[in-house]
Amino acid sequence: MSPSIENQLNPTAVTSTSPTTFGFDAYIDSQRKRRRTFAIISHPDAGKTTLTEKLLLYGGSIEVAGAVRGRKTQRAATSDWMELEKQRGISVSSTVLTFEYEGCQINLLDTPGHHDFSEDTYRTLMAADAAVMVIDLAKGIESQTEKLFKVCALRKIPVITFVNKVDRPGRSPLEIIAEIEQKFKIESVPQNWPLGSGKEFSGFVDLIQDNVHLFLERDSDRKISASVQQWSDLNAIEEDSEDVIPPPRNGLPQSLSRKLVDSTREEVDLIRMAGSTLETDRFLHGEQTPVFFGSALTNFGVEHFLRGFLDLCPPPGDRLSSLGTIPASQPDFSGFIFKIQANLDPRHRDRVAFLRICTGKFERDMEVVIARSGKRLRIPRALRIFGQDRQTMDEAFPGDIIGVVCPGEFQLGDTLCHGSTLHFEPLPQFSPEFFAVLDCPDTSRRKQFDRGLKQLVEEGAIQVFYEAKSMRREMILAAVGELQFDVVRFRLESEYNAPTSISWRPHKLARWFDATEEQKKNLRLSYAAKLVCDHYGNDAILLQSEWDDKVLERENPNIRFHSIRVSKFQPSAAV
Ligand SMILES: Nc1nc2c(ncn2[C@@H]2O[C@H](COP(=O)(O)OP(=O)(O)OP(=O)(O)O)[C@@H](O)[C@H]2O)c(=O)[nH]1
Ligand SMILES: [Mg+2]
Repeated sequence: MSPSIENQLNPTAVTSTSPTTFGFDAYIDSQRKRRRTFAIISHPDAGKTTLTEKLLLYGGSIEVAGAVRGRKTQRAATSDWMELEKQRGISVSSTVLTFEYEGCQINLLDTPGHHDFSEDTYRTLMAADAAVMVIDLAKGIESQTEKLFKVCALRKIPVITFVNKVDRPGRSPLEIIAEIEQKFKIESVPQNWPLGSGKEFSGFVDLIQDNVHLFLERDSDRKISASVQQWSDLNAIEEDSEDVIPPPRNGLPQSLSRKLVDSTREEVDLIRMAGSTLETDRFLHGEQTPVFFGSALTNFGVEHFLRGFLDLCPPPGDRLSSLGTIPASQPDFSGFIFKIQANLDPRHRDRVAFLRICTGKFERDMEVVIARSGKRLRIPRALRIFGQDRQTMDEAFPGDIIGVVCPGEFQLGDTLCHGSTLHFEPLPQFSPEFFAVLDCPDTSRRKQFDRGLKQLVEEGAIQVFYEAKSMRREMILAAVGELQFDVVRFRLESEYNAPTSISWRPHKLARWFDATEEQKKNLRLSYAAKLVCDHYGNDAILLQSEWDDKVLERENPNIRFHSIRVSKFQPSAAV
């Protein structure tokens, strides 16, 4: 680990708390420093899952990476475990994968790129200390990447960029660098530079060491080796000639041409003239992004990226809580739930809450408090989740993501802690864009349908609203994207054996608000608006268009309406 990083605060931290408030545990601290917890984000299809798999390959966790869109006979990607993901070849849910590399424990969160599952991705980002943003060289920055980058910027988490698919013809790397700067208002600092792209892609220049890595083979499934050369070694390459038999050149690939070497050199000189160097502090505060080029599919540049990434990615740091900024290496355990998933493994019909440990040490059989309800609970075992697989773990440290078999007590965003009760920042809720009511036409499956739907709502797979003024508490389901409904219906049918019918509602957005009973009584609503409350009992209004939203604000000037619901810290029960 680079010593400069070791001394940096995590960017999610605000200011450090006086050392008298919290204790310090040297063992926990040494474990914390070994951890790197990050999420991979991008527009669909940029190659997140492929990159994830290749990182695992280098970490020694899997032998052969399975092609994501491979033929039926090939293994599906380790991280795309859900049946629907396998069928469609897309990720619909984020996945945790943990591996060791050069003394570090890496906790990697592979996220779905599809807009329809962005809620899951936003929540997953809350659990990450850094993000890897994957950009397709041919497509540049796409809309979903832009939205996700904004969430990272809001949280001020550091972003490392991986420009992928350099093995395919694409845009010029200089153009990509300029686009990142212009769209994200962030300084991009290339760490390597590709030697050609498409069929010509034959290596990269390490801009830090100022040497050239040439790929020796093009085997895509396994780790590939590269020979490291100095610039002067490339002088052996003669001017491109029409000679049928090229002259021998000291172990350099025959495909490498003088023209390519010269044009790359020119680009590298241009980059150096621009003169941007990475400053740890600016990177950690989201003002600079280091940029790596490579190809996840062919493994080119993946290991170099992994090493560079480990040097840059900060270990878990201090976190903001209702008790102020809390140091990760204090002895008392605390963490929060950012995801709940039922039937993670069809063999174990249970629910698993994914908990990000923020401070202290988790031990098997530990008694914790659910900060929201004040309820005490013994956790007999925690699971180390690896895609679909699970293993029991005896202890876990800051930065780790553990699976806790969920006895039905947990809600998304819950803080669990040992010692002083505290709350971490609540998870935000995003305005849905699709609303519908699901029904189970087969009355004999009604019980399974109700149970399945309840679990899926608690997992956060879908939002739910109840009509406020009606006696019949109709459950209006709501999602950011239509595909979320497909997933819920698919899972109700495959996991609960409860086929459903769907009837769409005309609403297109939700607005949350805080108001007194008096204000609520006097709300002026248009015919199309519907007063509801959400799963947590928060008041909201469903609307059919942006126009309705404008009318709502105009008619109720004393109330503030929100498209993202971010709850305030609740006062801590005990200090
Ligand atoms: N040529 C080439 N293809 C790649 C590369 N990386 C990924 N792909 C292909 O791009 C497609 C999408 O890759 P995924 O890894 O599933 O993309 P993703 O970002 O995880 O997609 P979502 O999870 O659906 O958001 C697959 O067909 C991959 O084989 C690369 O470096 N080069
Ligand atoms: Mg994926």
